Amino acid sequence: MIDSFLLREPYRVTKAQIRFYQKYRFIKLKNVLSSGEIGYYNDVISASVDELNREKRPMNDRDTYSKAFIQITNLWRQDEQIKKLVFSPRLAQIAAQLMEVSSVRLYHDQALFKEAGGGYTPWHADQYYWPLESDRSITAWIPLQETTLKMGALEFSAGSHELIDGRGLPIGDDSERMVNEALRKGGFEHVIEPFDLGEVSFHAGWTYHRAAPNLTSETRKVMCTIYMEGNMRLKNPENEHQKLDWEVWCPGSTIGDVIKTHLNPILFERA
Ligand SMILES: O=C(O)CCC(=O)C(=O)O
Repeated sequence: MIDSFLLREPYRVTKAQIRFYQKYRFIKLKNVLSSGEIGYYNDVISASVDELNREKRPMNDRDTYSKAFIQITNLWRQDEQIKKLVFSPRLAQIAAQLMEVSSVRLYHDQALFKEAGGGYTPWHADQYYWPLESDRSITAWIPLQETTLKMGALEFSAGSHELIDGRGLPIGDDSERMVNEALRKGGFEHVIEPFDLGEVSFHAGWTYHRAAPNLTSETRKVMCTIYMEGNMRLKNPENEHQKLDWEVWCPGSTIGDVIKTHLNPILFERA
């Protein structure tokens, strides 16, 4: 049962927070969701992930990517309650305000569950995987519990969207090593902080981020919604991942045109 309905109300994003996001291309915002909402969505999303997860291999038999998390995508299509979270104007408006755009669309959602004993998430930038023309994309990373450093809280490299080296690397041991070195040489600040209950982070498509292994006995449960500016156009895919993303997340869209398939509804538009 939800004890309060923060999702129904707008969140006040300050000018200073927008400036921070524009400069560093990530931000952590407190009290975005109430403890009741978190508890509720923890139950609903966990049930969906349990039902849909096909990863049964022991940790030792998996590669680095599969050790990092169980990934279940577009849960909004599975469950009406999850759709309310993914489509919530509160979160979409934050995304639009931080990116300084007048509207945002859904790119897709995903649950990322780092199991007890799960491995690290290597340094990477998400937009390597996305056939999106502009850099106006953003992920809301929504922890479904208080998230300590030992569970693998998301870490950011502040301002690293400016680093071009490493943009061609998929998630893996090479990206962890090579991006880490490039970020260190570039002098970017590495931000490692736990997440309070109800705290949500937002990071841009080209911002480098990673997470430590989950050293606890509890699964680190996170839901993500990925937004793009309302006028985002499809670019000619630059790798196989981008081709696949085109087929899966915006099927039928045309290169050079605004992406507006049935899977990419507008979730917020400034009046
Ligand atoms: O949750 C994680 O460990 C990684 C999250 C991530 O890479 C993302 O949300 O883009």
